Amino acid sequence: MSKNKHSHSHWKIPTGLLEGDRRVVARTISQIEHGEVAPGAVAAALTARLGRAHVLGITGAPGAGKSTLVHAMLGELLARGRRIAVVAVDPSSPVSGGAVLGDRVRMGQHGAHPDVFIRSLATRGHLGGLSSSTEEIVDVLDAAGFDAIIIETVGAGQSEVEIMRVADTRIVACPPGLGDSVQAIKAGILEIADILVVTKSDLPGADSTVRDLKDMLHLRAKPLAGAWTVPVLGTSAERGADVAALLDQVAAHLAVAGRAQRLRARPTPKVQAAPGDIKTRVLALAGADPFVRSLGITCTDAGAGTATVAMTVGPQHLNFNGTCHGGAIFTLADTAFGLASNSHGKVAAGIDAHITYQQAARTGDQLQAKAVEVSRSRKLAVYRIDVTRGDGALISSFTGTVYVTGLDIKLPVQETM
Ligand SMILES: Nc1nc2c(ncn2[C@@H]2O[C@H](COP(=O)(O)OP(=O)(O)OP(=O)(O)O)[C@@H](O)[C@H]2O)c(=O)[nH]1
Ligand SMILES: [Mg+2]
Repeated sequence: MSKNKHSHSHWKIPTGLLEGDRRVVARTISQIEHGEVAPGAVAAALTARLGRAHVLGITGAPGAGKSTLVHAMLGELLARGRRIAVVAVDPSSPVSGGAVLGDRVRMGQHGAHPDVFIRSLATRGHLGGLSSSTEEIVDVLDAAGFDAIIIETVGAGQSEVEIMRVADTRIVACPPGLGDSVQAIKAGILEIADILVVTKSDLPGADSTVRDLKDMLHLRAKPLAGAWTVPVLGTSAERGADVAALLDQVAAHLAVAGRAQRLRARPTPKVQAAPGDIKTRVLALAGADPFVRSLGITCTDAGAGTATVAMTVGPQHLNFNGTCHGGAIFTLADTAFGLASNSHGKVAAGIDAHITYQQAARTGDQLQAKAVEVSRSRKLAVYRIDVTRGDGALISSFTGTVYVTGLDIKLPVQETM
């Protein structure tokens, strides 16, 4: 499977990673970077923990002003209370060279902040594997609880386009003077842009570059492009208002496109009987449920008779009134119910469920459903589930009853183990 015979195909989530311990995060990324873990093993182990981060990609020609922009975004995101990870990838450089050093210098001010994690990736000539290892590193950062993960990648070529596929929102940076941007446009980078930014807009020619890019987008506009129109924004490192406007567009794009796009096409792990402690087992069950995964529901905690799951309300969860669909809230509660009632190792089949809705949930709300066991006999068990919002407000209450069968649960096992 792996070219590296020293790589570990069995990988266990290291202690501290899910809590965001920076040293553990850094060590895990190094293992991936150095090929010490078989491809897929990290993603497989983390399956049930993924999908909470918003992944941003920033690309553009060398010197376009990407790192300066990322630095400015970091300041604004920190002010909004976010935890952010930055991954700088330079596919054109075989070793971490000047660009990466420049990134460190330019982002250094925020790099020391406890809520910021910055990492540069050297490519070591493995161009083909770069996007897949970047993707695994993004998984690690997602599981480690970063709210936003920014991937900065330089140059103009197929490798950037590949790397940018990992992102939910893709920003293409073009400095003033369309001549500089032609290379990027040729390489197809413009086509992947969700947001176009004309950097260094304090320099002459910025306004005409904005106009040229708008014209170009207009010419390329697909009639059925969907709900999102690619905006063209000017930003200057000196003007904070530009960065706030950019982040507003980023949030607007997230509301249309949703997060965790990289996970949508991933296959569901195979299922077979396996041992393990309760929490590991329940997490594996959550990760092996295609319906739950498709809604971006993650399991955050579990024990005997209890399970907690989380979901951030996104565009795929809305009803025609623009609030979170009752069915999505039911599913969130039902997921906690299903996991808690199956946590003892015997298959539990739902026979009754009842839900009440206290108040509406909206895009961006971070919902949590926690199931607790109210009673359990040899044949029947009853669970109560509260669905709450990030600020503690009660959204919904759910009660459910299961029939406990005598069958042992088949547990998901990752193919790579
Ligand atoms: N005038 C002006 N200069 C800027 C602005 N933003 C960046 N620069 C300058 O442009 C140069 C390149 O900026 P970087 O942010 O390193 O660009 P980059 O795209 O990250 O570069 P690489 O990672 O090397 O590809 C630096 O000298 C910056 O000082 C801006 O808003 N206005
Ligand atoms: Mg840079």
